[in-house]
Amino acid sequence: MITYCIRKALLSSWRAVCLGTECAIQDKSCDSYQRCLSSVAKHVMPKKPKGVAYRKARHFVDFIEVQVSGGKGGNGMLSFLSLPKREWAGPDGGNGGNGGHVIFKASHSTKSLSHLKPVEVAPNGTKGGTKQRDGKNADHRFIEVPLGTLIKSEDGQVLSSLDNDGDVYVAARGGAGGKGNYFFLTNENRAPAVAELGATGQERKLFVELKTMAHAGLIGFPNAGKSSLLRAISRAQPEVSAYPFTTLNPHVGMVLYEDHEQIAVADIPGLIPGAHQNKGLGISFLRHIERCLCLIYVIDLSIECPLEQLNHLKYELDQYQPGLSLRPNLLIGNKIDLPGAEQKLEDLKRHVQGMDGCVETRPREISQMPVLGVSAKHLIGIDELLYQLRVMYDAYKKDEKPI
Ligand SMILES: Nc1nc2c(ncn2[C@@H]2O[C@H](COP(=O)(O)OP(=O)(O)O)[C@@H](O)[C@H]2O)c(=O)[nH]1
Ligand SMILES: *[C@@H]1O[C@H](CO)[C@@H](O)[C@H](O)[C@H]1NC(C)=O
Ligand SMILES: [Mg+2]
Repeated sequence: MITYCIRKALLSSWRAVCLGTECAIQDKSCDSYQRCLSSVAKHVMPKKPKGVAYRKARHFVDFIEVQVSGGKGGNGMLSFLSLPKREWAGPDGGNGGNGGHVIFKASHSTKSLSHLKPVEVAPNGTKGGTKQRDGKNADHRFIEVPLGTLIKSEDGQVLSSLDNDGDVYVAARGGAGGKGNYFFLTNENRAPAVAELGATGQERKLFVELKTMAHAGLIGFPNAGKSSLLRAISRAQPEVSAYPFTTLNPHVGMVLYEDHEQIAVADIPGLIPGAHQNKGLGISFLRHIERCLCLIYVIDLSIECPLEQLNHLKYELDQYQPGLSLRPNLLIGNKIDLPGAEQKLEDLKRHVQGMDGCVETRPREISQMPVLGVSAKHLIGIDELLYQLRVMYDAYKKDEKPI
């Protein structure tokens, strides 16, 4: 895992970056600084067009209802051959081609469902021709979806889970082509005057859903600066203000990296003390957290005791689902621009690294998470945050098995 070494080389204030139980700092394979430098892709800031146009940037979609219909089979042909010297040369109508299927296909390169349309139709087969020419089978309509996509029926039953690259699910079968009258030629019936119509394709309504909402979720109490932070690192546009609950839906922004990797980060609002008892926006929002692979704790450094806030957050998460707070995580102290924040961050770091803090309890599991001071408003420390995010993502994407 050479990806960690750059920090060792560049920063004197380096400390072990440990993710979960795995500790990367013991890595000896990283000898040359040059090699390390090229091993972690840098993020690229989204190019923001001027004006309001980019506000309409497509939303991240993690759930969509799709009406799928297979293509219709081509009709069989009813025709009799007539030659110059032989007027009744027999039946020669060809078969119709099959209609195409609608097929969902899991692909590593797709990250959202935003390209799916509410109605997805596969092409029709073409009809049979004269002279025993068969119609052409239609191409299938392949729809690429991210790994970890669930296909559910209208009544909520899971029909398929596309977890590996290349997994496919036939959502709607195309209709078979009809037989032309040549097909019905027998010794008993030398002049069949029948041909079949092509069958209609299967048609149904499906729910397509991503198991994982985002790779990383911003976890914090109202006003910590989650929305500001998401704005700073992506082109998502959650509302920012000094009131709680300005953001009522999770927003998901994409962080782009030089090597075209994209990391989806969600702004998850509505977490307050007591959320696990359905206070505030409650349980429905905790459910979103469950669907994030990694967590980014956002702590407000402007308050009296940030450490207490962190413990509260973890408590809420664990009350909802034991162990949820232990997902791989980063700890962000936001509003580092404010006076006194540096000191509080130091206290927080010291505590997390296992010295002391405002509160006696010191959960062992948090003692190893990276602690970063940033200012979402004044864009301080954002590069470092995105670097750490990528390190965490790289360490965990190998088991990108959605939850
Ligand atoms: N001074 C300062 N204020 C910030 C910073 N980040 C956010 N804020 C302010 O904190 C308030 C809450 O921010 P918001 O992003 O809406 O928090 P959220 O409720 O966690 O989404 C807003 O008034 C922001 O302007 C920061 O880095 N420094
Ligand atoms: C396929 O056939 C159906 C039924 O005949 C028709 O409504 C539809 O427009 C056809 N689709 C295409 C792509 O030609
Ligand atoms: Mg918000």
